[in-house]
Amino acid sequence: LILLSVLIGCKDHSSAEKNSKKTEENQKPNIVFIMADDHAVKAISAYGSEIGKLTPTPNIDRIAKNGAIFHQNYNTNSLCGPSRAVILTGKHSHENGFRMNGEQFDNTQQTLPKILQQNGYQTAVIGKWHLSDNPTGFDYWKILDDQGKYYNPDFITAEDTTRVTGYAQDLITDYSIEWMQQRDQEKPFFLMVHHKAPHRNWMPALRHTNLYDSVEFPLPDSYFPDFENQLAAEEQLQTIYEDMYEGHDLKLSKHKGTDSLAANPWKDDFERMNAEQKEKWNAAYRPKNDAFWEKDLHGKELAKWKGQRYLKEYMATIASVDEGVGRILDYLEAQGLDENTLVVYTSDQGFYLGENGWFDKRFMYETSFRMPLLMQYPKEIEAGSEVSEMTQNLDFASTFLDMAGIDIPQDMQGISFKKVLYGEEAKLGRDVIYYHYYDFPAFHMVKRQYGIKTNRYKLIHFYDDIDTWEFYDLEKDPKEQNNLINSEEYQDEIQMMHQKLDSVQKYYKVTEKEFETTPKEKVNQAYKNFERLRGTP
Ligand code: SGN
Ligand code: CA
Repeated sequence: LILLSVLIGCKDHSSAEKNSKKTEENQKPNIVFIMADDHAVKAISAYGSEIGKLTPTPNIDRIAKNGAIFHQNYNTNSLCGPSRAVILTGKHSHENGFRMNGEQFDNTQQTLPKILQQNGYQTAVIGKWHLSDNPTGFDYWKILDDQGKYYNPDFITAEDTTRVTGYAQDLITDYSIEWMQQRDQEKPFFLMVHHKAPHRNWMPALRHTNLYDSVEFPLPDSYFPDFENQLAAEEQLQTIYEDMYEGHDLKLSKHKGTDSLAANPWKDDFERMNAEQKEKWNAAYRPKNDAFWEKDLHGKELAKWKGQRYLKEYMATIASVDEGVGRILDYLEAQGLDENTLVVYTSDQGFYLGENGWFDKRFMYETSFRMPLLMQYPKEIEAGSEVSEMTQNLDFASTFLDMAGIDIPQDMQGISFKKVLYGEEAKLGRDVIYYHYYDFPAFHMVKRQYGIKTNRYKLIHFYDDIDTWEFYDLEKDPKEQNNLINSEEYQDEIQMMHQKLDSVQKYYKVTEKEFETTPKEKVNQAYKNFERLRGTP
């Protein structure tokens, strides 16, 4: 009997312990991390831009209203795979080993989802992955093949690869909600929802193909730039009216009266649509393409038309992302999960919407360096908060772990911004952020570059087949049009920035091998290849 009561006692004791552990774990915040691909800061209406007023994102804005909007959030390497690797590891590219797209991510290394998993979280990733290896650290994953397709995308799971009829953003949202519905309710969860949009080639959902036809977008003052002392900017190949394909990117027909597309080197994006989808697509595009041909535009007028068409397409793909965000927020509210769930909205990098005449990203200039960031967690973040401290995607892992009450590993290079986010501290205690982009020679031929930014100044070194420095006073020149590297007036500040750069590189353990250059012949060959692809092939 004694033995029995001891046993029962033990049993009771251990189950009580288990229960209290469960409660404690349940109190850990769930994390729904929603990331778009190439979503520019000014393409979110909560940021107050002109474009945002014309083409609002009411659901993404809800996150800012319920929680916080970040005004100075940056990446460390403005490209898809590298940004994702930084987010997963909390380490700069040279430490996590994934410097440019197409490399192999070492998925045996320590990552945020693995640590969360070890601490009782159920984890999942759904959507774009783009890290050249299958995900690890996730209880469930369903990822797009490579870049993923807008229409009828292929999804890869641990079991198989399946082509699914439908539209990428809608499917990613459906799968995310389905996963939350069937999750283990005893555990806190971490769900990464990674959209395809608004990545190139900007194909809107059938319900959105005419959404912004009547909107006239303001093109930036720098749409026809006059570069001075900005050699890397001069030599890029990502100018809307020179490097976009009229068919593939702008959805323009070969001539009036046809649905057949003008320059379209990657046919699969359209050919994989089924007959019904194609019919609806063509019905939407034929009239507006015919109207274009009737205008008979040339020169700058044609270039401006391309900018308009690009922005209509780009923003129309965002409409489906915004709807998806709305559905996820609604689901969390309906389930009573919103109070204890941290919802994050961000993008893997910023994006050009015609500034300097450009699309794409890669540069350390503000437009592509900055990333949108919005977070709600009603339990701790005051509604309507604004964060102006410089944060980075490098800090996400540390911050989420901190919010979940989990120890932050020593070797993570980011810092937790939890206290700033919760309004407990005003300053983050870091006055400089570091950047390094490596993907050259490659698509768009943006030079290798590294540099630092403080609240006021920016210093960048472009290297490889060139060797140029740029320095900006962001307070006086927020659009980075005046490279002041040779200005007498700023020599003290420039010297101060050089010193900071040296010490930051030491601090982050950047070694000489990070500055390798490419053999000249290889660079020249790449220029030839990509130049040949310019405009209408
Ligand atoms: C594709 C795009 C490029 C883009 C890269 C990287 N071309 O190659 O314009 O810079 O992806 O984007 S496309 O016509 O094939 O879409 S990233 O977001 O994955 O880094
Ligand atoms: Ca991207």
